Amino acid sequence: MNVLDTGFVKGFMNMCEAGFNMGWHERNGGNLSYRIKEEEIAEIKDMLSDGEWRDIGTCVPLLSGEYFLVTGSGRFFSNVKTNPEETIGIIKIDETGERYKTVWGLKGSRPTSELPTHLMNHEVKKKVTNGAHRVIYHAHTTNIIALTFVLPLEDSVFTHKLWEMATECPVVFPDGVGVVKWMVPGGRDIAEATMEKMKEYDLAVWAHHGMFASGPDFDTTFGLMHTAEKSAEILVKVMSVNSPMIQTITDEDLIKLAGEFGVTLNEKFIRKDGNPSGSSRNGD
Ligand code: 2HA
Ligand code: ZN
Repeated sequence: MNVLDTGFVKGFMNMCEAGFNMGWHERNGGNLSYRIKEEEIAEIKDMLSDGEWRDIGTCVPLLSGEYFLVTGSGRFFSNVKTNPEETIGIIKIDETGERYKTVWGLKGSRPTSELPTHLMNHEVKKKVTNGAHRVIYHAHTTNIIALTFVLPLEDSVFTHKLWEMATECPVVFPDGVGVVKWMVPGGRDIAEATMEKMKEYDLAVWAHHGMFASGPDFDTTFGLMHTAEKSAEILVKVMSVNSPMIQTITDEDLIKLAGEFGVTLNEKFIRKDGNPSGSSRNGD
């Protein structure tokens, strides 16, 4: 079977296009990776070639022998649809979890510069979801980035604000979101900090940079990114209209909502004093 005809490659490429259309992937911004299922790789075994082993820059032993579809370093999401073999590719992890080789695509390129973060997130998510999560997505989401300049960089603040700004949010991400302070991207340190957040959450904010999302499939992961970014956009608008917030979704409302939708909200983000969460001034 031709690699480009497989469902997972088509889904991956559609997600790249959808992200670009949202305005989250200026130039070569953002990256995407997918942990390929055994039966999916079996279908295209004949199409794979043998590349050179290279260092990942971190160690992911739980992913040894796994195959990933990834975006390329320096490649633009806008070009994935027309130039897939240059912009995306399949890599295999060696048995130590320290090296990878390219077995398809990525012509003239390498995997994303954020490969350490992607793989460390995959490793922790594979463990905590019993293999259910397969997609890791990094996007430069404008409104979340804007908020990282004006809100304290705390999990509790971002989670509560995003929950409060759109009724869908507590249902879509009941565990909350993590926040990673500004760090140099592309290396092991930021990968470790992000992986720590991903043990508990499916979303991690990177201050002044963007977000990482994890999920079982392309739609769910994209939807998670989209839902959080939309809530951030609402908060930016509320903070911009220069008019005090005179009503909101209270913590009592959040608890009722969770009951109705059968989700368990991470209780450390529910305010114990019973004060309505948004009773204060505009957006703070
Ligand atoms: O791929 O988004 O974080 C470019 C980036 C680095
Ligand atoms: Zn980035």
